[in-house]
Amino acid sequence: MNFDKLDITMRVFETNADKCVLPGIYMVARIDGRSFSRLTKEVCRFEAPYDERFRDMMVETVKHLMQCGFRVVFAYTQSDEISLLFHLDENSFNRKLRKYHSILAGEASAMFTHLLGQPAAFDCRISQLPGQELVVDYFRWRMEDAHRNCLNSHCYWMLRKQGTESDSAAKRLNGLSVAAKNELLFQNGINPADRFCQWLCL
Ligand SMILES: Nc1nc2c(ncn2[C@@H]2O[C@H](COP(=O)(O)OP(=O)(O)OP(=O)(O)O)[C@@H](O)[C@H]2O)c(=O)[nH]1
Ligand SMILES: [Mg+2]
Repeated sequence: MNFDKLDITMRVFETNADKCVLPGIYMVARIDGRSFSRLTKEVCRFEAPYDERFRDMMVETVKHLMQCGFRVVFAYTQSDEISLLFHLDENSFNRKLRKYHSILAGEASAMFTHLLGQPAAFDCRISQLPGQELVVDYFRWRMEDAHRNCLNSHCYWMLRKQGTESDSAAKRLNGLSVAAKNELLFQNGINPADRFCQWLCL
């Protein structure tokens, strides 16, 4: 078989499962650190619950993703995840999903590894959202997730730093309302509004 024939024959196996996002559908990518629980706690021993150096590296990674060749119009990062909203007319690679998944995970992994000085990897998934309301709901969902996690982990680590054992700290927070957790932080001199969320817009 000559090369041209071999090329045509083999490409079918590579591209058979290719899917493209339909025109008129909003794409939002979520890029998430792989096994960052281990990376943040065991490998790098970052400050808990939130580490400024880690936050700054995530923000630099977001900036890189916003400038790596796609039409990103909005980005949001919390914890080890980054969400990117693409322009409705984004059309790179004919909107082929595997290209977005692989390139965004690769670009994030490369940038974060470069900043950290040791290997770190990200995965990537794309939500396909058929309307602006769902785009708003997507970001409300991630922000609410961030808010709940922040509140809980600030309370947990505040108790731990005051000498409470891990089991007792978890038990004390179990079943506490959001208002009660906020009050617990306020009583200990922490204003949750000062601590939460990173935003970047273009
Ligand atoms: N110490 C510390 N940990 C952080 C910080 N930001 C995020 N993390 C941790 O990063 C982890 C992110 O959670 P997940 O994405 O659910 O867990 P994961 O281990 O990355 O698992 P996979 O995403 O499924 O691979 C949690 O354990 C967080 O506590 C930080 O600023 N400091
Ligand atoms: Mg993760």
